[in-house]
Amino acid sequence: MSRVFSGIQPSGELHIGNYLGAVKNWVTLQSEFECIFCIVDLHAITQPYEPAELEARTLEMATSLLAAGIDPERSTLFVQSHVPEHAELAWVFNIVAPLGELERMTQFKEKAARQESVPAGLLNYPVLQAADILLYRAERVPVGEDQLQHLELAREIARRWNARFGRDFFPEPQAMLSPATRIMGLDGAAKMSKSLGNTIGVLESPEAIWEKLRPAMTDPARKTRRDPGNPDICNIYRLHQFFSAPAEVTMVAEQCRSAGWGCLDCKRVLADNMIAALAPVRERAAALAARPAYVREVLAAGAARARRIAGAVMGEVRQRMGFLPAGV
Ligand code: AQP
Repeated sequence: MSRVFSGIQPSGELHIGNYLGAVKNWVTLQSEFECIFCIVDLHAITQPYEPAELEARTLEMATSLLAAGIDPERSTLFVQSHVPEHAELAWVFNIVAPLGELERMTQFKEKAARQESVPAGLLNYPVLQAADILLYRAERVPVGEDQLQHLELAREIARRWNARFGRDFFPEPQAMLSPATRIMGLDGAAKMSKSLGNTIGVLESPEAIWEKLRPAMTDPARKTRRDPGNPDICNIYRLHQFFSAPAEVTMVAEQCRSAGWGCLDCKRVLADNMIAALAPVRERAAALAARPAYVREVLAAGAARARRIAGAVMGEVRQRMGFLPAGV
């Protein structure tokens, strides 16, 4: 069975962009692949964050992932900082990672522009990501479109390390895209992102979902209810494609083009479908939130499993790179 690796930052709540772009795909892949899923807290600290909140956010992300359908009997779910080899391999990869390409990464440029003082960790974020994947010699990586550039760099790092230290030791990991490659934020201006506050959380209450959808951006040409719209440029229509039945999606498009429905009518239908689709996840999350000890046990078992693989791979890396073995 070929191995799949993917990660998610505990930098905020699990939102429908993460869910549709990545996590829903992870759940399906569990039946076909050996899956390793990681809550990447070392990545999350590359952006401004509150130390007092990180622990709770990490536990909350684990709870959300389990509620979304990650099955610890079939997949390995763990926290990145519980396996120190991630940081060690990232350091090693720093010697083959091309600085020019790191500086050209879109995510680096966007996130750096939002910070007054740019930490080196933000620049090296994709190096750590390459280490995450290659530490498990994973061949496939289910991600959203925003991560394709980072994955290309991971392949470049694997090629450069292999060329210098060990032919074909690391596979070149391939992306697995879900149909929801890039979900836009509710403002319609940027991709939905935890750090931009333009999200709908997977665990949000029905009232909160409606309150967020109500003012969300639609086709700007629909200034009044009587103006016909173009569903192809409307973010709400795109969300319908993931939450509504095909016949309803067709009807939404027709009602938009003919101005039969106003945007609010269209949003109400979307809200109802979204609330219904996410209800089982919310219910499971509420049950799991009452059992934090169980969630910690899952993470501990996952970390133990991950460490076994990571330890063996890192041992081989150290040997190939010529480090003096520890001990006598
Ligand atoms: N808007 C999106 N549409 C589709 N997929 C998305 N992903 C994220 N946003 C969207 C995918 O979700 C997975 C986990 O993402 P992440 O937490 O590791 O990092 P990110 O891409 O940086 O996510 P955010 O929400 O934008 O977090 P912040 O704001 O903290 O940086 C990835 O597979 C990603 O592709």
